[in-house]
Amino acid sequence: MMFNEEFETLPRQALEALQLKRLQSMLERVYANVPFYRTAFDRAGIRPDDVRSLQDLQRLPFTTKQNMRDSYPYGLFAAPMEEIVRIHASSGTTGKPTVVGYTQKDIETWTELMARTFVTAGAHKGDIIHNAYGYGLFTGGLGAHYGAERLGASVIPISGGNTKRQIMIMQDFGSTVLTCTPSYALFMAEEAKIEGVDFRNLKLRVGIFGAEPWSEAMRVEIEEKLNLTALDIYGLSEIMGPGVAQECYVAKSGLHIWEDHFIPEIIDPETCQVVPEGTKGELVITTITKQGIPLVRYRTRDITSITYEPCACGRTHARLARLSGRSDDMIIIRGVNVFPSQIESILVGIEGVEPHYLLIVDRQDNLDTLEVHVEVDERLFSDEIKVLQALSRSIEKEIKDMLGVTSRVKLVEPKTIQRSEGKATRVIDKRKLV
Ligand code: DLL
Repeated sequence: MMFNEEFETLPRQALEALQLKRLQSMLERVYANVPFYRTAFDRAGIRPDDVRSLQDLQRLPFTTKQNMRDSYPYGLFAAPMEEIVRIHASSGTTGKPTVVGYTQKDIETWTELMARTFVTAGAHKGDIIHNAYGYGLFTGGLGAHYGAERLGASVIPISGGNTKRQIMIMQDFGSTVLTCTPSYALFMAEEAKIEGVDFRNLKLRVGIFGAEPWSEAMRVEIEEKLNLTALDIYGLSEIMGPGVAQECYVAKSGLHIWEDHFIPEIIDPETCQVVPEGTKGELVITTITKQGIPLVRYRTRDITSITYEPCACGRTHARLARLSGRSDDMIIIRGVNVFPSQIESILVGIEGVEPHYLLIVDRQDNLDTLEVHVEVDERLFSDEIKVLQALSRSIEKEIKDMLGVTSRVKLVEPKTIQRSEGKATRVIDKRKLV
């Protein structure tokens, strides 16, 4: 079953012809409407009408998250604000989030692609979709919601949190499809066990899990504990939100990236050159239909490989391998994207604290935990325990307020965090996700 068979099975030649046409028109649009792109293209000595083949894409400059931050909040928008009907932002960066805007047509496209994504995962009109992705500035909740409605399924907009209630509702409402992060799915399984609820008595059939890295081992565990088929969904707010790529239930082998709207490239993050098919590298995406904030060669920082081999499901769109890490130091803690530098900038603003720190990320009872080890200066360290405790609490509060993540701060003696001669190790991730 497909949602839009014509487009999902376009022969490669037709698909590429469509991509080129859409790419050219998008380039004209950003060159005319976004000063950032005009300057960047001029600097690279290329004009939109120089792009005559998909190969020419490689002559265009990259766009980075930093470029988005520098043009905060609306600098990269290509449509006037009157046409923007929705604004989302990346999670965890309350300081300066990455802001994206959608026109009515963008919402239409996203909705269609999410509906397509659901069908690719084996969901259909009769399903009851339990949507536990967070609603709000995060794209997960609303993105999946609109797609589920377009499909004609019954959507339960439960959002995240209140796990006991989630389980009761899944049971009573007869949910058949679950959408949430893979770690939350496992947490639900634990809670259900405590509540004496057996997933074998529930109607769940499919789980569509993403928004954070996970592994094949986790898939096996989730499928066993929740008694469903667990599939991988990929997306990022900069490009659209959930539904950029989806694993099909037929082959369960790689995530189809919707090439009629996005052009993927895999580059070597060091040399920035495109690598051959099947080689691991950083995923770069060009959006070719977006109006609100089209992005040219956006460096996602996500590591994967791509294959154009035909798929058993009949879709012609290329497949990405499971996303297996990042080429920067971003970590995802309970669905919140965090850069060590954000924690650092909080620490440097605090009296008595040294900018020597270590983040220890772990997973306990299926919940991510973040421990922040930070050195305090001599003077403070000899202070009363009460003073130190108060300081820890206030740093924890600051991190929670600024980044939205709960942490445990441990103050350590001066010069006890290992110094390095090269790149400092700021993060120890014990979760073994890939
Ligand atoms: O996480 C959008 C989303 C919502 C995707 C619901 C899937 C389901 P952001 O908050 O902008 O958007 O975070 C995007 O999350 O660059 C990856 O590093 C990571 N990520 C998303 N999906 C996966 C996945 C949403 N399936 C960032 N596997 C991305 C591994 C993923 N990492």
